[in-house]
Amino acid sequence: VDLSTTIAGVKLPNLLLNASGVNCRFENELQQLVESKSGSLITKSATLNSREGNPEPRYAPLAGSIGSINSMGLPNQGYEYYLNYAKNFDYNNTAGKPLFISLAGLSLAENKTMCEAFRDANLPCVLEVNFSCPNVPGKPQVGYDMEAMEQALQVLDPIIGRPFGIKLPPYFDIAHFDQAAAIFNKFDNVVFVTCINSVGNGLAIDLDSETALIKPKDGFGGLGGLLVLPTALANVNAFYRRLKPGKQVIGCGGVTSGKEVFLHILAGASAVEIGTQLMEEGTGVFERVQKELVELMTAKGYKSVEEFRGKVKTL
Ligand code: RRO
Repeated sequence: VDLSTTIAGVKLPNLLLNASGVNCRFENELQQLVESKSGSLITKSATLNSREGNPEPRYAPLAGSIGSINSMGLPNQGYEYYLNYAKNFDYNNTAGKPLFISLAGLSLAENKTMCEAFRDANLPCVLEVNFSCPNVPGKPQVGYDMEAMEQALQVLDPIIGRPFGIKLPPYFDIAHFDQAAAIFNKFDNVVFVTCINSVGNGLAIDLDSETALIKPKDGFGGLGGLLVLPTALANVNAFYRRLKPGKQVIGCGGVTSGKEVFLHILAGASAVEIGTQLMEEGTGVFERVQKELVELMTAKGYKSVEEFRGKVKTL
């Protein structure tokens, strides 16, 4: 069974990787991903300057293993740390894993500076520009402002000057799928979108203590895990149906086992990121999920993901 895939012209030995934000802020965490059975790895979204992020507790799993809530607030080491990591990365590593770099500037000017620095370094890593952080007070998500998103791409696309991707928030209206896809279809270098970032600004409350689970923003935070799976699948499929040929979708959201990876591929995903489950289980998740996916494909008689990618049936 072949689980390999190609994203932005770069080959991944298997289609699984971490969701940006999980286990990827520090070099030792990134090294764990290198040593895991993931097919690739992506760094924590970077800003121009390093950030401590919001006060703790800022991540909590939800009761019943239905998902998680977070308001991390973009804790990261600053883009130069990840640029340096990318410069020293062994692109010929034995596992053949490519490196993705996530950028989440707090302004267009920040994104511009970071993209210029990565362009000048001319490295074989792939950029995923995050337009969907829900957790920085006073900074609305660019992905929910269609005009701002198009303006940002008009500036960043020519700077990056080669294939890259965008991390999107979940959309909940067909008109928004149409508008967002029409924008991405104008930019030839935008070759993938990653759907979805966390479902922004949920509120999880503990019944016994009658208290919010996380401290920042009066307990409001982004939701991930199994409870967002149908929203993630809808966004993957909506963009799979709308994007021009040559553009791909990376699925993210609700993956706990090989079963949900299979569903993401059926919806149209070319690669699949794991967030909450990686946070809860650690990097062993990649070996387990891969094994489950291979077993499921074998039982169904599929030998490669191309045989069923995007082939979800409708009634
Ligand atoms: O750091 C965060 O709070 C965070 C980010 Br940048 C993001 O894109 N998505 C998320 O759920 N949390």
